[in-house]
Amino acid sequence: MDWTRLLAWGAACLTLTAGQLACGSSGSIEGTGGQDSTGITNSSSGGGTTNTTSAGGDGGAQGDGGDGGAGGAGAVGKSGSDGNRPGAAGTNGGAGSAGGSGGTGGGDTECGDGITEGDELCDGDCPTDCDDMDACTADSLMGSAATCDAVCANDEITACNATSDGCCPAGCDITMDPDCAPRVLMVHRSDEVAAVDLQTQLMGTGDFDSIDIWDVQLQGGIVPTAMTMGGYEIVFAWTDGGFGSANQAALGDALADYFDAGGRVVTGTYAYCSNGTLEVEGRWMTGGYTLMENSLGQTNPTMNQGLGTVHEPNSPLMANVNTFTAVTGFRCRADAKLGTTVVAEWTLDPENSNFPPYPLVIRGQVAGRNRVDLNFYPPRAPVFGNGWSGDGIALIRNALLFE
Ligand SMILES: [Ca+2]
Ligand SMILES: [Ca+2]
Ligand SMILES: [Ca+2]
Repeated sequence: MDWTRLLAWGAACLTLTAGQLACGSSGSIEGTGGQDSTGITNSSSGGGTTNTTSAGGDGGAQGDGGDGGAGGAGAVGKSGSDGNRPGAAGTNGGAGSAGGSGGTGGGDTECGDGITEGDELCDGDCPTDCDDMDACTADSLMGSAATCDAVCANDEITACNATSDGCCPAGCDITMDPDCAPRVLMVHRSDEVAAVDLQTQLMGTGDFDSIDIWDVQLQGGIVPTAMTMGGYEIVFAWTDGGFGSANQAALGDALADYFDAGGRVVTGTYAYCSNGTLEVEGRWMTGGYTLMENSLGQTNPTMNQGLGTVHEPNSPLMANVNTFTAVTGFRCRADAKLGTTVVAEWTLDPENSNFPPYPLVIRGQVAGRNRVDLNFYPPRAPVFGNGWSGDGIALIRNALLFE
């Protein structure tokens, strides 16, 4: 008898309950997988309910030109149960699916893919129009969209140019470059303080290179000649005092000669009121330069009036003109000539109901060129007590620049 084996056999039999003498008869102690104490056979996998394999994790981040990222790990399955007792934990879920494909490698660039990369200056957003809306820069396009190297150059213009390009470079004036602001000569025989005020206000618009004043009274009763006027691009004439009988014709002839030579003339009240003492005479009146009919004289009602019907609200002559009133409203009682256009007119005169609404701004053509007359007295309130209030500077500025 091998006592060692016998003791082991006995120990194995002792683990069995009474009546179950199933000890190996052959002497072997290798038992088969038997029943547990409840008599229910367990599977080797733990007997839980079927585990659900978890979905794979998210794919890896897109690679930078390399392989796709590794798949994420599956989640741990839930514990199973057979209803009588907990089963063992399930196995892990399946492995995650492979990550997405990697991105394009960083080597070659492609013009036309809409991505500006490498040496490209643009791609999909290449400039085609280099106009920067600035007349004082020369705009050019270099390169091309087809080769992804298009680029704009906007070089500052610094040279005066006799051919108009819309730019007046620093240091130039209108004698060197036609794009520079015009020079104005104001001719009057009235209130010099009010004239200086107009000069200041008009210069404040920034649209004039210079404005000189010729006060006929301060000039000893002498009116400027056409040659003197030739030093200016625009002459603006008005008066509230007689130019003097000898000068009325001289001034009219000079204005006509100046206009014929290409000058621009704007007249205001009372430069063309035919009452025989104030107005310009000579060729200006007889040669068809003025846009008003010979007037019935002046009117200056004491009740406040102003801008009435505007017939051409979109005209540059009415730009920035919204209000215009005058306590006395000095003006000439005259109609616009046939063939001219009344851009805006006065309100009706409440003191003279038989008067028509006289023109305020009149435009027309003389010898094929545009002209404007302003039927109001230019000085403004309160510098001149009976002057206008509102946007009269804009009216004058617009008229002087109209061509
Ligand atoms: Ca590209
Ligand atoms: Ca430009
Ligand atoms: Ca220019």
